[in-house]
Amino acid sequence: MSILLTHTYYIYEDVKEQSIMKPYAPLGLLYISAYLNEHNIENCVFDSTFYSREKQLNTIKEQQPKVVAIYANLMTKINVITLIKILKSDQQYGFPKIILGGPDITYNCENYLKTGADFLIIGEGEQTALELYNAIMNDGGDYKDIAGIAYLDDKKLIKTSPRLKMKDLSELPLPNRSAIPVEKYLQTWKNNHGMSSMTVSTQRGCPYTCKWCSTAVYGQSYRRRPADMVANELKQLKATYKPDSIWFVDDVFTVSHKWIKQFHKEVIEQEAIIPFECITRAERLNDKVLKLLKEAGCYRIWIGAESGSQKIIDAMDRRVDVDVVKTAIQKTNNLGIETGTFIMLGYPGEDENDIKQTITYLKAANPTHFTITVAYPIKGTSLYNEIEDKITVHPNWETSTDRDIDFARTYSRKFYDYAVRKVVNEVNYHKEKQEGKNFKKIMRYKLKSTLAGTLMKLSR
Ligand code: B12
Ligand code: SF4
Repeated sequence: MSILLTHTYYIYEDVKEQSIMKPYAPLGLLYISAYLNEHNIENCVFDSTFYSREKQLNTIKEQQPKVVAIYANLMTKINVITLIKILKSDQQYGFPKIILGGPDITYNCENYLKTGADFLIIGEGEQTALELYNAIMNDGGDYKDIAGIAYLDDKKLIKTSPRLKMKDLSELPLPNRSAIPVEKYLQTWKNNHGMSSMTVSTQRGCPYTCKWCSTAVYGQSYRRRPADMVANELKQLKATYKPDSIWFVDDVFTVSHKWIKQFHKEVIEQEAIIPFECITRAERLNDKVLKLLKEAGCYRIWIGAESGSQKIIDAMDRRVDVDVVKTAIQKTNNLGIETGTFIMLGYPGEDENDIKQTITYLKAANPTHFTITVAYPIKGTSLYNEIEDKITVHPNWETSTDRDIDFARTYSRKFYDYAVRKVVNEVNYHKEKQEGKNFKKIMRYKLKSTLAGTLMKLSR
């Protein structure tokens, strides 16, 4: 074997995910694998999700690949570093060349290279991986002519010119799902939720500029696969894996209404409808689009607002009106499509009044689901640049993630943990009260909400 593609997410060590159990396949690696296959480069994917590092290392030991290419994101980074160090120090693995790719690479080049990686692929990986692999196998070549990579030359960081973004996504082969145990994903879903789900990507890039969002891979762009090809992929998934649901991992699914219209037509004509969920922006939804989505199989739409306070939404450069988000969620609910929204607390400048507005917004919008995170700065984002000089906790890069970075906020870090509890319990209290069925539950939520409010005051 010449190249082994892998990642370092091991579900068995993710305690949080073990209570959620909604794993998805590593789509980026499968795209790279398919592209290499198309160019007759023999490759294998070691999908670590259901396995251990030991099994991964044993596979590398047995196969002795010349190149090991690893996906790195913000959370898997620490495991990536561990794997690199083992491969670089133990001769039984044959000292393969190590290539890294994925979203965490772009703004951490020097750090990753200093841990022992030989090459980094910055941004979209398909064409760069092919060129770099060929150069390595031809023993050197001139790496500086390969766009989109970084490496060290005599300890000096070399970054080649940026790789031009692939314009025509119809050139991409379908992700090589046959390289991984898809049935393990489907079975895990079925065992835990009675239904299965898979991911599909139709879009690369996002034209918006929300300050906390990482655009490290696809940049501020918008490219789309032709709708007929997407429908055809759904048809193939239906025939091969029979998933009960699809999650479109696109940033703003309804950004182009023209594309949605074509997609609607194609899935109906090709009999390719699979119930799906997607993420979008409120102002890219209207009655007509909602109707098309519903007819095409959409059962859940995630509509981001991030805050119920217009002041904070504007500070995030989210470019949306909170009332437009509220109305979009309500309209979607009324159509019988589930809704979800994301909330971020602890954004710079947010005060208690803004958190109150978020609770009021959530109660009024009444999304079926909502998730809350305490804002953290991802390297390379405008948010990171803005708070860089206010960083209070700057942990060791190798043993921490960007989630561990903290900065001076309006209140203490503890305050926001209580604020998350306050929002969740207060909104659930409101929901339960509306239904008026379970008095015990109503009281429990109210009690928890009051307690969280008291703790917020104490920790302010
Ligand atoms: C789906 C998804 C998830 C799923 C992941 C499921 C799965 N197994 O894939 C779930 C919900 C679990 C998830 C969780 C998280 N996610 Co997420 N997620 C996404 C999302 C929406 C799509 C990813 C995707 O499939 N894209 C399509 C594929 C084809 O693109 P790709 O993976 O980037 O691959 C390309 C390149 O990166 C490169 N490449 C990829 N792998 C490799 C490997 C090699 C060897 C090479 C050379 C190249 C290469 O080539 C590929 C093709 O061009 C992205 C946003 C986005 N639009 O990409 C965020 C994103 C990746 N997630 C992000 C974050 C922050 C998280 C969390 C940390 C959130 C949290 N607070 O917990 C967690 C981390 C979970 C974990 N344990 O790793 C950030 C990453 C930022 C960073 N610097 O790492 C992103 C970019 C969102 C954002 N805009 O901020 N996520
Ligand atoms: S949050 Fe969504 S809309 Fe905003 S930049 Fe990121 S992907 Fe685009």
